Amino acid sequence: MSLFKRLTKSKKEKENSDDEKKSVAIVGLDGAGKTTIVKRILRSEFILTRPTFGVNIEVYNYRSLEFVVYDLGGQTPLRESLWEKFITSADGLVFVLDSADKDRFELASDEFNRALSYNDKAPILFISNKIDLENAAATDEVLEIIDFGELIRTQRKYNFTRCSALTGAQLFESWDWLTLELCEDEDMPTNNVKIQGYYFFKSEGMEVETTLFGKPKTQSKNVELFKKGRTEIIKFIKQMSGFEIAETLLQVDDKQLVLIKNKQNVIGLVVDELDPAARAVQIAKNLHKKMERSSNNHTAVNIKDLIEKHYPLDFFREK
Ligand SMILES: Nc1nc2c(ncn2[C@@H]2O[C@H](COP(=O)(O)OP(=O)(O)OP(=O)(O)O)[C@@H](O)[C@H]2O)c(=O)[nH]1
Ligand SMILES: [Mg+2]
Repeated sequence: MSLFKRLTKSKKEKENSDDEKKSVAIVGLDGAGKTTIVKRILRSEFILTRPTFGVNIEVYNYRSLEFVVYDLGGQTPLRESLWEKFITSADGLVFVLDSADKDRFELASDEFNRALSYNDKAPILFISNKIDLENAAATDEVLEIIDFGELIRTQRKYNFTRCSALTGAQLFESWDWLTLELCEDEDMPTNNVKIQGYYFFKSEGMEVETTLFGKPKTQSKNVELFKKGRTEIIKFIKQMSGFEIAETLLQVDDKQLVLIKNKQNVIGLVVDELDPAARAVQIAKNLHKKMERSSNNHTAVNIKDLIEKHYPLDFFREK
């Protein structure tokens, strides 16, 4: 998904466009990680945040839609003064819970219900954040306290996800869900991606392999892009060195680079900027599993062969 298209769209283009706008309100108690999530999704790296005193407004483009994200401060006076206005007019609603702040689950539940009472239509993305922390609550623990009854009764579109804004784990797929929900009537991207090449690194930073697909002409065009991609991967590996699992989605020129790190390896897939990134994330995760299995069995496999064999429709074949 091209969340990052907004980076390439000039101000002039924006002023002239009569694109439809969609608004997303992101709420939750103070310190839940709302601003970190928004910054991570829009800038695709981990940035230290300060408490939000009011509202941060961020804009990004996806296909022909312009999204305005209202990241609302979660401290008590702000919840009381600001939330209603922004939530009522939102097309999509994101509620963020600090899954390690168990003492405030009851309060979070009350505030979640209050948020729902201001808007009975918007699809809801519920994010149980900070799963990288040791004392993060499991799904069951969250569901025991947070009341989803209202969503189920009213058959509202919702998605529950556990993620970490710090490592990016699960974050991009869930945001993708919301964006696609809001694009419902738009031209949906196809379900397949075209993988134009991949990177394979050891998790401590050793480069194992970089492979470009396509005809020689396309490959030589992509060489520079792949060089930039490699720099981004090394930055990511350094930043995430303390974590066993980490994910990110980067924009490199007009391509998206999906990076998934597990305990042993880092796989980076390059797809087109308009391809559905959630699909690429899923493929990279499955490739990790297949690589792990083959290394447990001491059999040698090559990522290119795996992609060709298991994802023939996602393999970039130039005519
Ligand atoms: N370990 C960990 N820390 C996180 C994560 N997400 C956010 N944080 C940290 O939690 C703190 C609060 O994050 P913010 O994003 O500022 O929280 P907020 O929800 O915007 O808070 P308000 O603006 O006050 O409503 C910061 O120190 C973040 O670095 C996460 O997934 N894991
Ligand atoms: Mg904030």
